[in-house]
This record gives sequence, C-alpha cells and structure tokens, in this order.
Amino acid sequence: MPFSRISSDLIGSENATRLAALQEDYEFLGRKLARRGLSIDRIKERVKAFTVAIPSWGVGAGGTRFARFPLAGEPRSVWEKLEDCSVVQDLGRNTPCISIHFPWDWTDDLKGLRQAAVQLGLHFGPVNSNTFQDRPGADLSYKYGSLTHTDRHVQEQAIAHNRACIEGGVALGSKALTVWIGDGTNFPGQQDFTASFDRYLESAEKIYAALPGDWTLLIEHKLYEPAFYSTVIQDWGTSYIAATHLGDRAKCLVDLGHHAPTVNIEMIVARLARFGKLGGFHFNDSKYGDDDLDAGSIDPFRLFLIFNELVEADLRGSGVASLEHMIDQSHNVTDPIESLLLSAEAIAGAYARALIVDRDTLHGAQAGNDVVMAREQLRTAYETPMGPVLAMARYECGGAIDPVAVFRASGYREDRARDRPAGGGATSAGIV
Ligand code: PSV
Ligand code: MN
Repeated sequence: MPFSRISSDLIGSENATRLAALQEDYEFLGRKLARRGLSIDRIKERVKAFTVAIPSWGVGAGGTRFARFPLAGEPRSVWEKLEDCSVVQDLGRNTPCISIHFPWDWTDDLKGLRQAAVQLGLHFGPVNSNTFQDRPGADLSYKYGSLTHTDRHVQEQAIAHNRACIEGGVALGSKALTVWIGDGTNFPGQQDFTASFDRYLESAEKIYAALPGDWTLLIEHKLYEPAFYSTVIQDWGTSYIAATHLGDRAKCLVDLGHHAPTVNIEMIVARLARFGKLGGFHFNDSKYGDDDLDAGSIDPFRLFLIFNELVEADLRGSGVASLEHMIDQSHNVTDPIESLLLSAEAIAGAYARALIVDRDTLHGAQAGNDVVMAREQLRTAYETPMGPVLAMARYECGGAIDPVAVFRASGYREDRARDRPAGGGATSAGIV
C-alpha cells in the first residue's frame, strides 16, 4: 500500500518560522541549567535516546461503554494504523515503535506488515493478546473467564491464542508479549479466589514455556473492569507473585490507570524495580478510574514522580534502562494523532525533568531528614520548563518544533477523511 507521509519540506518550512525563537529559549534554559551544574546538551542527548511505543488501537477513535463517536478519516485496517503511527513518529521523533493487539490487528501478511513498518522507519514492540472478548465464530466463550476459566477447554483456547500472538510477534520482530485478562467476578461467592489464581498460574506457565529465549512476558494487572467485584490479577502484588512464580523473563507491567485513585504508583514502581520485576508501562492519565486520558493531562506531577523513581532505579543499576514504555489511551474526543504527539511529549518531558533533579542534594537531605530541602529538589526540577530541550531534540532528529501545528497545517486528517471513507470495517472493538 502506498503510504501518505507528512512532507519533510512542510516540516522544514514550518520549523524555519520557529527556529530563532527556539534557539533563544534553548540558550536561556541552557544558562539556567548550567548554573545548577547541568549540561543542557547532555540532557538533550538522553531525551533523544528515549522512546515510547504507540498502541495500534490508539490511532483510531476510542469510546466509552455508552457510545463511540467515529472520527472522519480514522484508520480502518492495520495498514492504515501503521500509516498514522508513522505520522506521529515523523513529527515527534520519539515513537518509532508500535505495540500491536491481536486479533484486532491480525493480517495473514505479517511479513508484508513488517516490511511496511521498516519502510516507514517503524518497528514492532510488545504484542498484546486479547482474551477479554469473544472472537466471532469462536468455539468457546470467555464470558466466565479465559486463562482462569473453570472449563479446561476454554483455558486451552486462551492459551492457544497467546501462543499464536507469540508466533505473530516473532514474524513481526517483537520481543515481548503483554497479557492482560479481563477474568474476575461480579458477585461474592461467584468463584473461588484461590482456585482461579491457581488456574491462572497453570495457564501462564504454558504461555511462558512457549516464549522464545529472548522474549519477555509482561503481566498487566488491573483493579477492576470488566469484572466489578474481583479481578484475578488485580494488583501489583498478585502480578509480582505470578511473575516470580513463572521465572526471570516474566515481569510486571504497570498501566497507570489500573489502580484505585489514591494509590501511590511511584512507590509501586520503586518496589518492582528494586526486585527486578518491573517490565514496562502503559502510560495514560485518569481522574476517576481507568479513564485512559492523555498522559500528563490530569496529573503531570505524578508522571514526573514515576520517572523520578525510574532515574533512581537506573542509578542503582536495577536494569530499568530496557523497560517497555508504551502509551495506552482511548481518544474519545480528540484527534488521536494530536493526543499521541502531546502524550509522548509529556512522557519525555517527565523523564527530562527527572534527569535534572539534584540527586546529591536530594540524597543528602533524605539522609539528614531535611524534609523541606528534599521536597524542594523535586519541586525545582518539576517546575523547570523543559519544553525547549524536547523541541530541540525533535528538531535535530528531523521532527517538528511544533508537531501539532505542522499536523494541522498538513491537512493530513482532511485528506484521510476523503480517501478513507467510513464503513470500511473496524479492526478493534473501538471501545478500549
Ligand atoms: C485494559 O484496560 C487495557 O489496559 C489492556 O492493556 C488492554 O490490552 C488495553 O487496555 C486495550 O483495551
Ligand atoms: Mn493497558
């Protein structure tokens, strides 16, 4: 399929109108950071090396359990999703990786899909399996569970699907499988908590055994939904137990929306990292539950505190450098491309701020119980506007200084609304 791209000429001409201002802001910030003993160029290089994966399902319009409002020009196939992902990458330059979801994105031409991705400067990250929905025509239903179902045949069907995801992922060059199950109960007494977790472990062992040697199994926990009374893999403790039970290549994936509203997620991150079980993230933001809002849009400070723990873990040598960073959002009322650009920027921005925390002063203040001074180190870093570093990193990598402005100027969405007429068949439930 011939792909539409944002022209580099447009990016160049739009950048030309903003470059002088960016240089001025970058130099000013550089002087400010230098007074704190920090090299802005060094931080910029670390930002350039940071990437976050885009969820294939995130480029289509999302929805709620009440409705989904389609977006004119949204992708209708995995190929068109790839096309939109390449726009995000071409403009933002920190999202070269796509996290795919099977069977939503299934195609018989996985080889062609991989080649197309390479042609667009993209590659595939963790594969997400889906046993939370019934597949049309499937023999058995997941209504009462999948990997933890009381019927061994349903369990086997769910295991086989995960094995197929691994095979598909191998064809795409992926190196990880993310397993999130919707299994749980709606009523007290509906299931035996212990027996259902035992069934999970039994199923997960079989999936783990099918992993290629260089693959990681990412276990994603979630407090509630679609089950409303109990969830089998409901929290990080359960996820940690499962990952420990399975082996070294099983790790925990933290989706920021999968916790009760006041839970201290940054502390969970510190714990998992300390014991080598942190595998990656699904970034998003929320106010009430698993809202799947844009990362950093509601509580950017929490995002910063999470990255602060990651930088600490990195300094301790906890092996967090190779984490799978992914976005998992549902864009119900925004253009997904714009949301993804801004989310990826917010995530990279949280990382950049975490990099400029004065660690020596912080650690000294912690050791001496100087509460105010410790707190001040985080606040000072958090309140430093790192926008010029992010924009300069993007610019130097060939991206747009102002990605959303260039996206709007390109007319990409209007063009896709014309050449992607609606009704071409959705490739996901749409409500994610
Ligand atoms: C579940 O809420 C989840 O976070 C899992 O990652 C799914 O795979 C994804 O959302 C898409 O529905
Ligand atoms: Mn998720």
